[in-house]
Order: sequence, then structure tokens, then C-alpha cells
Amino acid sequence: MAYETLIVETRDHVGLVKLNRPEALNALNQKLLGELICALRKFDEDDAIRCIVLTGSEKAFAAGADIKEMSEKSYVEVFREDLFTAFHDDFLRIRKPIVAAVAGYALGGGCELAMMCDFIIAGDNARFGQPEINLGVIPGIGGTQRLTRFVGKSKAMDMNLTGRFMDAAEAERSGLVSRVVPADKLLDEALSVAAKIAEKPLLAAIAAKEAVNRAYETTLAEGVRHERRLFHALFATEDQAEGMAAFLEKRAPQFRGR
Ligand code: CO8
Repeated sequence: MAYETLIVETRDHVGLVKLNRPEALNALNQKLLGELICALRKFDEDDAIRCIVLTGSEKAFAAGADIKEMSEKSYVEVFREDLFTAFHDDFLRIRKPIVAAVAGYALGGGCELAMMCDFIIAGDNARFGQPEINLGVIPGIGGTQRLTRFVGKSKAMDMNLTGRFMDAAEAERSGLVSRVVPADKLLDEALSVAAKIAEKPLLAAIAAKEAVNRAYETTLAEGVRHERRLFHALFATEDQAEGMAAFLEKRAPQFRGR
């Protein structure tokens, strides 16, 4: 399928989605958000794909929701259409791991989109921010919630109240990103991390994603119980038998995603 606002490719077992509205620093308009969900769903349903990389350009992962598009809406419209709710919920329904490869600006909805991915690899030129306050609003898909859980109250308040940007080094120090790499190597690094994930047994990867994400939704006791049930369930998979047998036989496992 041809997309207007995305470039979508596959690299072996990795699905790559590049946001592609260079004229607007990948601002997230409704067209892009619709296409993004469509591309992610296709990869999620494709048995050949085992990990997804979401990226932008070297200048911008995404500079936020499209301000021009939003500026034309009234309260009644955003409330009636429940702006961004379907996108947010649909994105979180993607079960395969999604790695965000962030270079340049990840602002507003762009920072929130990166945080909705499973982890973030940042180029050393990355800039994260929640500058919505400068527009008379606040974040709408997690910039006050996920950011607070990821970097703590003090930094989240600082960013949400002042609108200041956090550079890649501070983002790594604060736990917002898992690693920082030179911007010109970002895509290669992210694809190689994703290829490593794609070698893993898919059902265990899906379970690991679900279990880690549960940590942000529930109590420790419930989270650990959920984790243990998923752990038990994986004993019903062929890949568990294969993984353990391969270890004991001192050979490489041949995982089949079953
Ligand atoms: N929306 C629409 N267009 C944008 C956006 C945006 N968010 N950001 C940049 N652009 C456009 C500019 O208007 C400009 O277009 P043109 O050339 O036609 O004038 C082009 O991209 C290039 O931008 P600049 O000339 O401004 O580039 P600079 O390098 O000078 O500055 C900045 C880069 C600092 C990133 C600057 O563009 C900027 O501040 N952008 C806005 C950042 C922002 O405020 N983001 C938050 C938006 S609100 C939001 O995200 C709410 C989230 C709600 C949930 C979203 C769910 C998806």
C-alpha cells in the first residue's frame, strides 16, 4: 500500500516505519496518525515480522501534533470526536515490540509517541520536550503521565511547566531513553537492535512486552502475578521446549514463533 506520510519497508524480520512529512518536521496530522496505525497493524498481523522500528528524519522524529490542523478545531469538535483517543488506544494494541529511533526533535505529541513505543534509542542530536504550555494547552497522549513515570516528578514538572527541551545525554541519564548513539548511525543501530529482538521467540517477546507494560498499570503484587501466569503460559509453546533443549544440547535454538 502506498502511504502519503510514511515510508514503510521491511528488513528481513523487522518492519521499518519512517514518519515522512519533512515540510512540517513530521507534525502528526490525522492523515499521518491514520496511516501509522494502518502500517503498524499490518506488521503486527504479518507472521514474517517480529519487531518494528519507528523513526523520523535526522532533523525531527516528530515536532508534535499538527498545530495548524488543531488550531482550527473548537472545544465541541475535539470533545465530540474524542481527539487522539482512538489513535492512542489503537497504538497500544500493537503486540509486537516497537523500538523508537529518535533523532532531532521529539516534541509534544512526538515525545509522547516515542514514549508509547517499547523503548527509545536516541541519536545524540535528539531533543525531547513537552512545549504544549506555550500553546495554551497541555499534553494529550501521556506527556504528563508517562513522562512522570519515566523521569520522575521533578523533571516532568520542569518540562511541562517551562516547556524546555531535554537533550539526549539528559534523557539517557533520566531513564527516558535506553541508549544514545551518533545521529548518523541511529537507524543502523536501531535496526540491528530490532534484528536481535527478531531472533527471539516471538511469543516470549510479546509476553515480555505485555508484562513490562503492566508494571505501569497495576500494583507490584498484581504485576508479578500477571508476569508469573505469562511465564507459566510460555511452557505451552514449542519455542520454550526448543530454547531449553538447545541450551542443554549446547546448540543454537531454532525458534519458530510457536
Ligand atoms: N505543527 C505543524 N507544523 C509544524 C510543527 C507542528 N507541531 N512544527 C513545525 N512545523 C512546521 C513549521 O510551521 C514550518 O513550516 P513552514 O516552513 O511552512 O513555516 C516547518 O515545520 C519547519 O519548522 P520551523 O521553521 O519552525 O523550524 P525551526 O528549525 O526553526 O524550529 C521547532 C523547529 C523548534 C521544532 C519549531 O518548529 C517548533 O517549535 N515546533 C512546534 C513544537 C510544538 O510546539 N510541539 C507541540 C505541538 S502540540 C502537541 O503536540 C499536543 C499533543 C497532543 C497529542 C498528540 C497526539 C498525536
